[in-house]
Amino acid sequence: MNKILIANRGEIALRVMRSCREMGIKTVAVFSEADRNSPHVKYADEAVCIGPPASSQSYLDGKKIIEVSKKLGVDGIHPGYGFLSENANFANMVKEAGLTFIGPSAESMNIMGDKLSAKAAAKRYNIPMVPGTDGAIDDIEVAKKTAIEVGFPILVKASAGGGGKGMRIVERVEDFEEQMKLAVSEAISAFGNGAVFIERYVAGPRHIEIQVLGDTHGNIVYLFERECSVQRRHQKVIEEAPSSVLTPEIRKAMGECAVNVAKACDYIGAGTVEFLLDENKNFYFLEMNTRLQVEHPVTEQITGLDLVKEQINVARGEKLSFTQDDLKIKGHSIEVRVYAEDPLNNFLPDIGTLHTYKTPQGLGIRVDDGFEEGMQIPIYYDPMIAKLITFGKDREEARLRMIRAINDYHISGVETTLPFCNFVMQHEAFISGNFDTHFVKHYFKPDSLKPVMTEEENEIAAIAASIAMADFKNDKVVAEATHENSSWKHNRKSYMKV
Ligand code: MV4
Repeated sequence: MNKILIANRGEIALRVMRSCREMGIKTVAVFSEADRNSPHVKYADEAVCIGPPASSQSYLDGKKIIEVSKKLGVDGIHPGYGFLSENANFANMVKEAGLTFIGPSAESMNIMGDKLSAKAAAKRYNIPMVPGTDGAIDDIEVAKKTAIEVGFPILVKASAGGGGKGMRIVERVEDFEEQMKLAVSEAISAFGNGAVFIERYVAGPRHIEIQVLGDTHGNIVYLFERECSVQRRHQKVIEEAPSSVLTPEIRKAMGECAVNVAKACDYIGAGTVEFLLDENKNFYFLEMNTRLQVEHPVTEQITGLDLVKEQINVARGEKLSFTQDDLKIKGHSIEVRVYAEDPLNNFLPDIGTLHTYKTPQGLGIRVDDGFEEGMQIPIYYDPMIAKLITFGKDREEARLRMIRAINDYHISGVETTLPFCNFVMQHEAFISGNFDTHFVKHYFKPDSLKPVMTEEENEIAAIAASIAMADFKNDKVVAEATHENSSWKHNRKSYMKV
């Protein structure tokens, strides 16, 4: 493989190109009119504008992307995440054009893209799943019986949904029929597929996912887990590896299940198997994501592997160069997602210009971003500015390093989720590791971001006030503490508990 086209933008396009460059592979960027000055365009060996800003006319235009690939003599296409990455039709078109899709087969994507067929495939390997219906509900009375058997509350899920889309909680049997019908009509309008199924509702679960990697010779390994429970409305905010709750035994059991799920769809390349973990540490298979995920860097940090290199090696038919026994977890890694969203205003996207943009530096810090100072954040795409990743010898070192890195990250011009991430890093539940998918709902209020004064600071403030008062009484001119000369500025801005 001599030339790869990256069918994506932003940080992930850059991240893929870096690995290509290390491998001596030429890169082609595609870009929309909104991304003409983006770093991923400048970094690539060649770059082609493929259309207007709207994704449907650029990054989602598979035909155009294949056309460009053929014209420029591209061998393989890397889809990144989002956009065309899980589109089986696109994977097929790429193959039919005689090019290599750097990812799994269209067949694997089709099986895992539909939750019911994913569960059916996993069932052949005895993978633990949440009790519920096996197939789509066609008889409402039969379904109601199953719901009563598994016990309320239950969840109605759309088979074509995923990532939290098309889910509905039903608390009481009396509501079952009505909620069912609503779920079906929602699924038809959202996905054009009304198939729904039910599962027992697991109340306070952790979301743990396993990274897998398969080659074309039948070898599949697991690259351990990522803990992704800190999320807001199904949008992950903080991820880490390893999880602080898995024992080596559970880790091995989950890893082997994940490998079997991958086997169940003849998986090739990098994929992620999602599980729920309940309070008693029982785990249940949820779904499989057939792409490289946003949070893959934490896995790279703890395994020492470059997942994009592995994807490319596998795509060109090479055998995995290691076995399961060669893999060890080394250290701990945390990722926070830096979004141009205002945590004080219900996380509303806050697009604008990055007037100041200075990234943190130093040992154990990695920033995967796709912007430069002075750039506009376009309104057309996901508002993620960057992923900030830290690595340490253990969880506490990674956590303290993250707080330091957040405080060394200087962004002005747009509001970001950095203060929110700092809040999480310093929250007792996060520090203890004892939290579930309801973390944000349970603990976060916009007031949580108000600067915290320590007892010592309060005392200093009181002393300063009394000195000022005494000076005032003595008619002295009191130097004014301004925003510019205040030595507290840094602490106030960084929301640090010192
Ligand atoms: C569940 C669940 C509880 N019980 N299934 C949400 C994303 C999708 N992959 C499945 N999801 C869930 N499925 C049962 N039977 C709770 C969730 C869930 C969740 C899962 C992972 C991460 C965050 C979540 C937030 C709310 C609900």
